[in-house]
Amino acid sequence: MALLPILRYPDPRLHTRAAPVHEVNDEIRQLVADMAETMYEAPGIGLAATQVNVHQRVVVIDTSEDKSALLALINPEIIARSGEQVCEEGCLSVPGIYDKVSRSETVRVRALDQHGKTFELDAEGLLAVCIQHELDHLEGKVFVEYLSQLKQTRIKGKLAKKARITA
Ligand code: GNR
Ligand code: NI
Repeated sequence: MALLPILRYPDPRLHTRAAPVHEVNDEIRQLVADMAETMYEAPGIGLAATQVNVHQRVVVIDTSEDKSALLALINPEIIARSGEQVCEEGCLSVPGIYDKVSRSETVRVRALDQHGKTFELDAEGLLAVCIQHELDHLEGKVFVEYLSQLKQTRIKGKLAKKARITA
Protein backbone atom coordinates (compact mmCIF):
# COMPACT_ATOMS: atom_id res chain seq x y z
CA MET A 1 0.00 0.00 0.00
CA ALA A 2 1.11 3.54 -0.60
CA LEU A 3 -0.06 7.07 0.04
CA LEU A 4 -0.36 9.02 -3.21
CA PRO A 5 0.23 12.79 -3.51
CA ILE A 6 -2.97 14.75 -4.25
CA LEU A 7 -2.93 17.45 -6.95
CA ARG A 8 -4.00 20.90 -5.74
CA TYR A 9 -6.26 23.30 -7.63
CA PRO A 10 -5.46 25.18 -9.89
CA ASP A 11 -3.08 22.48 -11.17
CA PRO A 12 -3.92 22.14 -14.90
CA ARG A 13 -3.63 18.33 -14.66
CA LEU A 14 -6.95 18.38 -12.70
CA HIS A 15 -8.59 19.34 -16.01
CA THR A 16 -7.57 16.11 -17.76
CA ARG A 17 -10.41 13.88 -19.00
CA ALA A 18 -9.77 10.32 -17.75
CA ALA A 19 -9.73 7.36 -20.15
CA PRO A 20 -11.83 4.21 -19.63
CA VAL A 21 -10.19 1.24 -17.94
CA HIS A 22 -9.83 -1.55 -20.52
CA GLU A 23 -9.10 -4.40 -18.13
CA VAL A 24 -9.63 -4.60 -14.37
CA ASN A 25 -6.29 -6.23 -13.49
CA ASP A 26 -3.92 -6.29 -10.51
CA GLU A 27 -2.53 -2.88 -11.46
CA ILE A 28 -6.04 -1.37 -11.19
CA ARG A 29 -6.68 -3.24 -7.91
CA GLN A 30 -3.41 -1.83 -6.54
CA LEU A 31 -4.49 1.67 -7.64
CA VAL A 32 -7.84 1.20 -5.84
CA ALA A 33 -6.03 0.06 -2.66
CA ASP A 34 -3.61 3.01 -2.76
CA MET A 35 -6.42 5.47 -3.48
CA ALA A 36 -8.46 4.08 -0.57
CA GLU A 37 -5.50 4.43 1.79
CA THR A 38 -4.92 8.00 0.54
CA MET A 39 -8.62 8.90 0.95
CA TYR A 40 -8.82 7.50 4.50
CA GLU A 41 -5.59 9.17 5.54
CA ALA A 42 -6.59 12.61 4.17
CA PRO A 43 -9.36 12.12 5.49
CA GLY A 44 -12.02 12.37 2.80
CA ILE A 45 -15.21 10.61 1.69
CA GLY A 46 -14.14 10.17 -1.94
CA LEU A 47 -11.19 10.32 -4.29
CA ALA A 48 -10.95 10.23 -8.07
CA ALA A 49 -7.85 8.89 -9.84
CA THR A 50 -7.52 12.29 -11.56
CA GLN A 51 -6.64 13.79 -8.16
CA VAL A 52 -3.61 11.49 -7.84
CA ASN A 53 -2.56 12.23 -11.43
CA VAL A 54 -3.74 8.90 -12.84
CA HIS A 55 -6.03 9.66 -15.76
CA GLN A 56 -8.13 6.49 -15.77
CA ARG A 57 -11.79 6.18 -14.79
CA VAL A 58 -11.40 4.93 -11.21
CA VAL A 59 -13.10 6.33 -8.09
CA VAL A 60 -13.17 5.30 -4.44
CA ILE A 61 -15.88 6.46 -2.02
CA ASP A 62 -16.71 5.77 1.62
CA THR A 63 -19.37 7.95 3.22
CA SER A 64 -19.68 5.73 6.32
CA GLU A 65 -18.66 7.04 9.76
CA ASP A 66 -16.32 4.11 10.47
CA LYS A 67 -14.56 3.39 7.14
CA SER A 68 -16.74 0.29 6.77
CA ALA A 69 -18.21 0.84 3.30
CA LEU A 70 -15.48 1.19 0.71
CA LEU A 71 -16.94 1.53 -2.76
CA ALA A 72 -14.71 1.22 -5.83
CA LEU A 73 -16.27 2.46 -9.07
CA ILE A 74 -14.48 1.66 -12.32
CA ASN A 75 -15.78 3.23 -15.54
CA PRO A 76 -18.78 4.65 -13.62
CA GLU A 77 -21.74 6.07 -15.53
CA ILE A 78 -24.81 7.82 -14.18
CA ILE A 79 -27.72 6.09 -15.92
CA ALA A 80 -30.59 7.91 -14.17
CA ARG A 81 -30.97 10.94 -11.95
CA SER A 82 -33.80 12.85 -10.29
CA GLY A 83 -34.51 15.85 -8.08
CA GLU A 84 -32.21 18.50 -6.77
CA GLN A 85 -30.26 19.10 -3.56
CA VAL A 86 -27.82 21.76 -2.47
CA CYS A 87 -24.86 20.57 -0.41
CA GLU A 88 -21.89 22.37 1.10
CA GLU A 89 -19.00 20.70 -0.76
CA GLY A 90 -15.30 20.49 -0.12
CA CYS A 91 -12.52 18.83 -2.10
CA LEU A 92 -9.16 17.35 -1.14
CA SER A 93 -7.73 19.18 -4.19
CA VAL A 94 -9.10 22.52 -2.92
CA PRO A 95 -8.21 22.36 0.80
CA GLY A 96 -9.97 24.69 3.22
CA ILE A 97 -12.59 25.86 0.70
CA TYR A 98 -16.27 24.93 1.16
CA ASP A 99 -19.26 26.19 -0.81
CA LYS A 100 -22.76 25.22 -1.85
CA VAL A 101 -23.31 23.31 -5.08
CA SER A 102 -26.62 22.16 -6.57
CA ARG A 103 -26.71 18.50 -7.69
CA SER A 104 -29.25 15.78 -8.42
CA GLU A 105 -30.90 14.35 -5.27
CA THR A 106 -30.71 10.74 -6.48
CA VAL A 107 -28.53 8.96 -9.02
CA ARG A 108 -28.38 5.43 -10.35
CA VAL A 109 -24.82 4.52 -11.27
CA ARG A 110 -23.49 1.61 -13.32
CA ALA A 111 -19.84 0.65 -12.86
CA LEU A 112 -17.39 -2.22 -12.74
CA ASP A 113 -16.23 -3.51 -9.36
CA GLN A 114 -12.68 -4.59 -8.44
CA HIS A 115 -13.26 -7.95 -10.14
CA GLY A 116 -14.43 -6.37 -13.39
CA LYS A 117 -18.06 -7.28 -12.74
CA THR A 118 -20.77 -4.77 -13.72
CA PHE A 119 -23.05 -3.59 -10.90
CA GLU A 120 -25.63 -0.87 -10.37
CA LEU A 121 -26.19 1.25 -7.31
CA ASP A 122 -28.95 3.66 -6.28
CA ALA A 123 -27.71 6.57 -4.22
CA GLU A 124 -29.29 9.59 -2.56
CA GLY A 125 -28.17 12.38 -0.26
CA LEU A 126 -24.45 12.70 0.49
CA LEU A 127 -23.51 9.52 -1.38
CA ALA A 128 -25.26 10.85 -4.50
CA VAL A 129 -23.43 14.19 -4.10
CA CYS A 130 -20.11 12.41 -3.72
CA ILE A 131 -20.67 10.23 -6.79
CA GLN A 132 -21.46 13.32 -8.91
CA HIS A 133 -18.42 15.19 -7.47
CA GLU A 134 -16.09 12.26 -8.30
CA LEU A 135 -17.49 11.74 -11.82
CA ASP A 136 -16.89 15.44 -12.45
CA HIS A 137 -13.20 14.92 -11.52
CA LEU A 138 -12.97 12.16 -14.16
CA GLU A 139 -14.27 14.73 -16.69
CA GLY A 140 -11.61 17.20 -15.57
CA LYS A 141 -14.05 19.33 -13.58
CA VAL A 142 -13.47 20.66 -10.04
CA PHE A 143 -16.48 21.78 -7.91
CA VAL A 144 -15.28 25.39 -7.72
CA GLU A 145 -16.06 25.68 -11.45
CA TYR A 146 -19.76 25.80 -10.44
CA LEU A 147 -19.05 28.98 -8.43
CA SER A 148 -18.90 32.55 -9.78
CA GLN A 149 -15.78 33.79 -11.58
CA LEU A 150 -15.19 36.19 -8.68
CA LYS A 151 -15.20 33.33 -6.16
CA GLN A 152 -12.91 31.22 -8.39
CA THR A 153 -10.41 34.09 -8.62
CA ARG A 154 -10.50 34.56 -4.83
CA ILE A 155 -10.02 30.83 -4.24
CA LYS A 156 -6.99 30.75 -6.59
CA GLY A 157 -5.50 33.72 -4.69
CA LYS A 158 -6.08 32.05 -1.31
CA LEU A 159 -4.53 28.74 -2.39
CA ALA A 160 -1.55 30.48 -4.05
CA LYS A 161 -0.89 32.37 -0.80
CA LYS A 162 -1.15 29.17 1.24
CA ALA A 163 1.19 27.36 -1.21
CA ARG A 164 3.79 30.12 -0.68
CA ILE A 165 3.59 29.74 3.10
CA THR A 166 3.80 25.94 3.08
CA ALA A 167 6.51 25.76 0.38
O1 GNR B 1 -13.94 14.54 1.33
C1 GNR B 1 -14.75 15.09 0.59
N1 GNR B 1 -15.89 15.61 1.12
C2 GNR B 1 -16.95 16.07 0.36
C3 GNR B 1 -17.94 16.80 1.01
C4 GNR B 1 -19.04 17.28 0.32
C5 GNR B 1 -19.15 17.02 -1.04
C6 GNR B 1 -18.16 16.30 -1.70
C7 GNR B 1 -17.07 15.83 -1.01
S1 GNR B 1 -15.86 14.90 -1.85
C8 GNR B 1 -14.45 15.24 -0.85
C9 GNR B 1 -13.26 14.39 -1.29
C10 GNR B 1 -12.86 14.79 -2.68
O2 GNR B 1 -12.28 15.79 -2.98
N2 GNR B 1 -13.21 13.97 -3.64
O3 GNR B 1 -12.94 14.29 -4.92
NI1 NI C 1 -12.84 16.43 -5.00
